Amino acid sequence: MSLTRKILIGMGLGIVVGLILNLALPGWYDAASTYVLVPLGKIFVNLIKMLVVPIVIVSLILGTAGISDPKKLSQIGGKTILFFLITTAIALILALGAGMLFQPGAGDFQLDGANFEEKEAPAVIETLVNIIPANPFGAMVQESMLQIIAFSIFIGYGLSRLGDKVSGVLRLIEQANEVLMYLVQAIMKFAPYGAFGLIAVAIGGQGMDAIMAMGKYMFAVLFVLLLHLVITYGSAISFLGKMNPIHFIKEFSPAMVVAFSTSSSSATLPISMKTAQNNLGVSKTVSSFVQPLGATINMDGTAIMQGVATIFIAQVYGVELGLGQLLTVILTATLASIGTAGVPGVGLIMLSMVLTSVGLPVEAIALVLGVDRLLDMCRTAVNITGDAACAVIIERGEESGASDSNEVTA
Ligand code: DAS
Repeated sequence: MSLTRKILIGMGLGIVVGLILNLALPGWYDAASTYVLVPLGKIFVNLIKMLVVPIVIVSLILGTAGISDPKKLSQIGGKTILFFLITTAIALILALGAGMLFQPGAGDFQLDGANFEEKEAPAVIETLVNIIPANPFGAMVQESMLQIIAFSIFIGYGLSRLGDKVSGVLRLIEQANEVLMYLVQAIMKFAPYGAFGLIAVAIGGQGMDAIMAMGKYMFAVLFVLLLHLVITYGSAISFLGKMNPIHFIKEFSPAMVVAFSTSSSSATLPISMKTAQNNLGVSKTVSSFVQPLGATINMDGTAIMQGVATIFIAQVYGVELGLGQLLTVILTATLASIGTAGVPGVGLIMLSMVLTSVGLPVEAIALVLGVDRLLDMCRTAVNITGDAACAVIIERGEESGASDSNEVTA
């Protein structure tokens, strides 16, 4: 049986057990949650938290080394990275806007925010200055995510500039990333039990309010994913790619279906490249640069989930995020999407980094974890579609550049 099906069964059982505890056996709730449900959920959340700092460090070092590699930062590279960053920023602005518009966490399902220290938002200048870690190891111990990110970016930049002199170090970090991705997959095998425990606790304690809140959260994420697909990618393909957006989606849909079913950009990469080359007229040169890079550092769908989830969790805890904190969310979620590898569930792990950066408790991913697999399928399809849209646009640019130079020489 596939992991997705097991997680869906875990979710379903969690809802059933939660409703039974909430409606029929409220007296059993405390014992059940204390001795079974909470431990199951906490084990899973701790397993995720265990990997957050090493994954952020390793994936951002590799992501930065990849995009600041002088050889890669060719004409195509600069335009590609600019497209990726702009579309991710648009995705996050849409996500934060939808979170504030739909208010998924502002219903009756509220949690006591008192049991976590709410980091007060220092002045924006203070935040920017403090991003540079005086002690990177201290930053890791305190989980100061912005400082960990800054340190990783510095290391990645240094590695890219030193090139072959440090190829051994780069190889070691690449292998460390392999180990971490293996562990992510291993931890995801526990997801059905974690989802069961977390959903049963939430619904057992708060009943239909919890179901309503999770349902509104899912709706908000799916709405923004669709909006980003239609508005952002649709207009980019139409105006910059000079292609009918409906034709684009129709021709690229075989790859989107694979991404939906695997929840993995990396696993879908061979299909998405072949589909872009055979159905969308993207050359092998552009496709083999843009799409692998995009599958690694461009994940607008993931950024959308992280933006909406952060607003949702802040609302459930009754926390008002200020402008500085919203900008921090955009910065960390953009960097998280650069660092997120194209494997199932890793966007949820990187969500912990975003939550930590604005002082929200990582435990709160329990509120979104149960429904995350369904959203992962959808957001992975959006992730690879952004890469294909970029490839079409770059291809058009290369073609018009070539035709201009032909006109000039003619
Ligand atoms: N499933 C990841 C991908 O392959 C994204 C995520 O986990 O958010 O794109």
